[in-house]
Amino acid sequence: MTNDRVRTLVEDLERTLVEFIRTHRVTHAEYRSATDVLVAEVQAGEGSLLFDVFLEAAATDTDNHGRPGSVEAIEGPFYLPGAPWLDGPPYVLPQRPEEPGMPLVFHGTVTTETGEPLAGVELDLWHADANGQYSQIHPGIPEWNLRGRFRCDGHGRFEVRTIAPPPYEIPKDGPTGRVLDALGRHYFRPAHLHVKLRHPRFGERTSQLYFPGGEYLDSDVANAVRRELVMDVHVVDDPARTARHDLKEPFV
Ligand code: MBD
Ligand code: FE
Repeated sequence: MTNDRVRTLVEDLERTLVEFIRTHRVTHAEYRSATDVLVAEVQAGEGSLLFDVFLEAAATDTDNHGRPGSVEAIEGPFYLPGAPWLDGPPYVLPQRPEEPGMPLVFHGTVTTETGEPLAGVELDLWHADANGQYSQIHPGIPEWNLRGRFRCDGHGRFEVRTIAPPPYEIPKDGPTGRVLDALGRHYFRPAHLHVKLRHPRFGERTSQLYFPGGEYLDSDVANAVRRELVMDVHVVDDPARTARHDLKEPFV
């Protein structure tokens, strides 16, 4: 970000918030409870959760607007860089010997906007376990459980075995939960797989994929569902499922 851009944004944010305080006649006590929420957010180790729930989707929409290729979606607060490279193919996300949850084969292709296969694109996947918990965020889960990286093949195809995550309930006992409580909102996101794609030709893309017919698709607390991101899911070996999704990325 250039200094000019920072100045434009910060000055307009300041103007917008000052006007907001005047319009609503926000009192000093109300102002202080707002700063207290932000401080509590950091102290509770919720990181960017509050911002990601309320605002991140709007920022990804800025990036999506007028851009070719697959739709991007929010990263959320639980991405960790440096996930292990998986051995394979066949690829299997790191999991416990008796990992609970319905088996899922996630597969698809990565192509350019015009359908040319893109070979060797890096996929970096992470998602919640069957209890709706993320490794290294929630306690008692092996370090890189359900997180891993691999590359699609020479034809742009990929396939990885994992388990299907359930709808995700964001931490509700901390400050973000208290804000949602005050608004009378629920704490749920629809079940989702997080994915980042990397390739020298287009850099890095971050998205999320959802399950058709899943709960909370229409009421995601983070408002991050985009219809293009709902996968094509079939029962294969009941209850195991395959989830197919093709990703298109522009050459830039
Ligand atoms: C998540 O997994 C997530 O994707 C978001 C947006 C917020 C909290 C947890
Ligand atoms: Fe998530």
